[in-house]
Amino acid sequence: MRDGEVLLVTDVQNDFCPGGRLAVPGGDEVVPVINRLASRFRHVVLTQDWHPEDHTSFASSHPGKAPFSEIEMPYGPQTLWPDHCTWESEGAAFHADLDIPQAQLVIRKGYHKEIDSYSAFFENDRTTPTGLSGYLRERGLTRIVCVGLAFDYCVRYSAEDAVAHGFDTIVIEEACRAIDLAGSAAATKASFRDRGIKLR
Ligand code: VGL
Ligand code: ZN
Repeated sequence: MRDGEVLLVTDVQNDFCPGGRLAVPGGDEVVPVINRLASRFRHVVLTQDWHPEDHTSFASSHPGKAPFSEIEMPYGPQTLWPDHCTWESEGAAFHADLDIPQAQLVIRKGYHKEIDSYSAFFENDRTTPTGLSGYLRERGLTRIVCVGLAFDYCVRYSAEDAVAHGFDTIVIEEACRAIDLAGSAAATKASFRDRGIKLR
């Protein structure tokens, strides 16, 4: 671990693991990888997807719309998801084997009913901040190592925001798994290359 380095662990929650409501293929496989990696970090931040039951990112909030279809929201296109990670549900809990006692902050996101939040830094309007950028800067943490679920949604948006806001940004591929809708995993890798996000 270098000085000023933080591990950002994205959404390692039951609903994103096999058996969960928005299961990412192989999602649980990242848990031992992340535990091992985290043991080498002094600074760790976790994110937790955290939605009210009637969240507008849920297909169930839009009669006639199917999960994984797309709609237009005031802030742009939004993929509709199966219900997942609802407040205080078992699905929203971290995977039971995630073992990072030194984690220092949990950023919850997606708690505003009308707007989704993939990134740990900004909601999906790309302007409402979560406060994470200020927190990291105030603590002198300038290099972010990104891991977790899902590679092509929340990890991707967080890494893109991190690099756009001047953080040195690395994504560890073996500690991520993708949902992979319509080529989104490949598009994520291309975007990382274009933006100078290091994929290790
Ligand atoms: C996520 C879709 C909806 C993620 C969260 O963690 O990547 N994806 N909510
Ligand atoms: Zn979500």
